[in-house]
Amino acid sequence: MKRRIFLNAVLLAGALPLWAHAAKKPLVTVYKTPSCGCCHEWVAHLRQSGFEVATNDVPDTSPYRSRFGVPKDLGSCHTGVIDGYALEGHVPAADIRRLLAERPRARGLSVPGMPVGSPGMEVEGSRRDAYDVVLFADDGSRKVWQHYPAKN
Ligand SMILES: [Cu+2]
Repeated sequence: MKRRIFLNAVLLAGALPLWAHAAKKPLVTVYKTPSCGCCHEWVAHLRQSGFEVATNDVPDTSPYRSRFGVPKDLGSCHTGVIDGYALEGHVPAADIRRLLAERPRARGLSVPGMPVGSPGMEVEGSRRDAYDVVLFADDGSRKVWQHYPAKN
């Protein structure tokens, strides 16, 4: 009997943070062109990874890059925002989670271009081009947030 009460308490303690978490999924707002297939795939990747995503189809994403402070040379096919941070291109969900956990002083994260094998840019098999997730700030500083090596 005692053991059972203890177990219930453990289960309850474990479950509470989960409920709290489920109630507050992080929201990503995405601007993309309507015909962008890889944008759609990236949105699916975020949703599968537990993010709430609101998509906006726009004729051109470049005004959103300027609006959210993404430098031109870090541009990709879609622009998102989460909690005041810009997300440009095929940024992996794990790197966004780390961004929200560590909250660096920065404008956002970018995966410039559209590297093969980044989330939403998968091709046949598991081939991946090497790519960097770049953390960029308003003062022009940049650093590699995460490097993904090439895979065959
Ligand atoms: Cu793309």
